[in-house]
Amino acid sequence: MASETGPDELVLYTNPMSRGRIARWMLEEIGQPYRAEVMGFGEPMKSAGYKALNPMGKVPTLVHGETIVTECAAICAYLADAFPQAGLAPEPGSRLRGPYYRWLFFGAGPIEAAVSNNAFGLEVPPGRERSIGYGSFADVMDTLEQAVSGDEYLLGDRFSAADLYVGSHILWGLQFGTIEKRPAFEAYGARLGARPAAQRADAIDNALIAEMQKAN
Ligand SMILES: N[C@@H](CCC(=O)N[C@@H](CS)C(=O)NCC(=O)O)C(=O)O
Repeated sequence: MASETGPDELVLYTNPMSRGRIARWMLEEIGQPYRAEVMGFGEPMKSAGYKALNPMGKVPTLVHGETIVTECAAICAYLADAFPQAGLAPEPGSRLRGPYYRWLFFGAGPIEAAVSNNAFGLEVPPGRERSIGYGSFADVMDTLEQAVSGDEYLLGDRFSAADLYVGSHILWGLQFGTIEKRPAFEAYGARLGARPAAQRADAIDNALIAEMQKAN
C-alpha cells in the first residue's frame, strides 16, 4: 500500500495504538509538515505493498522522499539529524554524542527487551543473566532510574531525541503497568509529557482512536 511520496515529503505509516505514537511525537517536535497513513493491524500491515517498505509488517515506518526508516529509535535519531534546526541531537562529533547514543541504544536494546519479556512472563533462566544483554529486569530498572534521577534530562539540561525515545518507554510503561511506579520515573515522565509536542501528538492519536471506535 506504499503511496506516492514527494522528494522531500515526510510520510509516517502508523497506528494510533502502537509505537507509532513515538514517531508522531518526534515529528511534532521537529515541526515539519508530514502526512500520516494509518495502517490497520493484520492484513494491511502484512500486505506485499506495505512489506516492500517494512518487511517486518509492523509500524511505524517513516518515508522521507526515497529514504525509508523503520525502528522507532532509528526514526527518532534520523529525524533529529535530518532537521538539526530542531536541536534534538548533539552536534555530530561532539562528546555529548556519547551519552546520546548510549541512552538511545539502551532504550532500543535492554529496556525494550527487558520490559517486553517481563510483561509476558518470559524469565531469564537462572544463572544465565550474564549471557543475556539486559542482565535482569531489576538491573535495567535500577540503571534507568539512575539515568533519569540526576539532571533534568539524559544529557543534562538539554532535551534530546534520546529523552523522547527513552521517555516514551517510561510513559508507556507507567500507563500500562509494565514499569514500576518509581518517583524518579514519574517525575521524568511528567516533565516530558508536559511538552507541547507530546501533547499535540497525543491529541492527534487519541482522536484517531476515538474515530476508529466510533466506526466499529
Ligand atoms: N522494533 C519495532 C517494533 C515495532 C512493533 O512491534 N510494532 C507493533 C505495534 S507497537 C506492530 O506493528 N505490530 C503489528 C504486527 O506485528 O502485526 C520498533 O521499535 O519500531
